[in-house]
Amino acid sequence: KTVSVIGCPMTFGQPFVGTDNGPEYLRQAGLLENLTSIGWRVHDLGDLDFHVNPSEVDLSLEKSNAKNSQIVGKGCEKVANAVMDAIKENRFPLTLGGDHSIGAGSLAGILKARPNTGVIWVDAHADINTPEMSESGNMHGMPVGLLMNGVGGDPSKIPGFEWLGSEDMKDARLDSSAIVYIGLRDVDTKEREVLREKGIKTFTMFDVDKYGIGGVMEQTLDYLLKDDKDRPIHLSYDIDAVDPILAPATGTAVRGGLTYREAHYVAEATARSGNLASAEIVELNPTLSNDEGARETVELGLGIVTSIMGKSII
Ligand code: DIR
Ligand code: MN
Ligand code: MN
Ligand code: MN
Repeated sequence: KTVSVIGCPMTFGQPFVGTDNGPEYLRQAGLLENLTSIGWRVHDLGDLDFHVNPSEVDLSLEKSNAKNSQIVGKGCEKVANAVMDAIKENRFPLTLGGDHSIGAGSLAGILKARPNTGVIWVDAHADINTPEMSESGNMHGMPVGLLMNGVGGDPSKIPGFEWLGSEDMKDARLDSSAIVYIGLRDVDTKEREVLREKGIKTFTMFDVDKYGIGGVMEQTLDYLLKDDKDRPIHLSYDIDAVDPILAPATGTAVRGGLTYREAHYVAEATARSGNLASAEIVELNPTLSNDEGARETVELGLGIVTSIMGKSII
């Protein structure tokens, strides 16, 4: 088994510099060695180049409520292509953010390659905004909303995202029944309306308290696998799902998150299902904390990724 490690140093989906250092910090902390030690052959793609030539960016198009959409959109196209290439080569795509806007790229690539994928979105936030709905205009709050059927307009109309309208990619969309959220505790008013109207499966922090993390994961996997025991699962893990006491180095920290064990349990239970087929970890920003906080956040992120990729305790 081979993993393609896809570094996605994106920072334009949110206002802070530093998220682009996530992949580098995870590598420095020993990610590749960890993967090798648990039995993976590692194919490291390095970091994708999200630099956009100024002549390609028509700034007159940047007045929409999707901030930096051309840089984010063109970057997402590269992420989608890298993910599709990995799957074609029979490799497990592991994307390292970067902010969560890259999730639109990885999701599109995964849904194109494996349309029946079920998604587990671990996050304090729902990321289901569209440019029309968003209060902030930050695209890291939009990856799910852009790709979900029946939410917002045609995403290929957003400057930078034209590629989503190509003959190849126009069906790479997510059904509202194909995603489960875990860890929610900061959801915008309009996002809440979408979650309710579409009947999207959510486990908020209230539900984590109520059912325990074991119950949450059991229900999550039952829900996604009820009609197809072999369904591929994509896990998108925003480090801000974890309590900021443990993971302070992230852009939009919200108190009351997952504990250390809950954070790992989500990863371990998903790995043990045997259905996990792709994963990403995002929103580590080592510059947004003191050195100690940055080190702890990166260590935690590394531990979570290693669990996602199948490290077992015994
Ligand atoms: C908020 C925050 N819902 C927004 N989203 C974040 O800007 O759309 N996502 N922080 O990770
Ligand atoms: Mn997120
Ligand atoms: Mn988040
Ligand atoms: Mn949409």
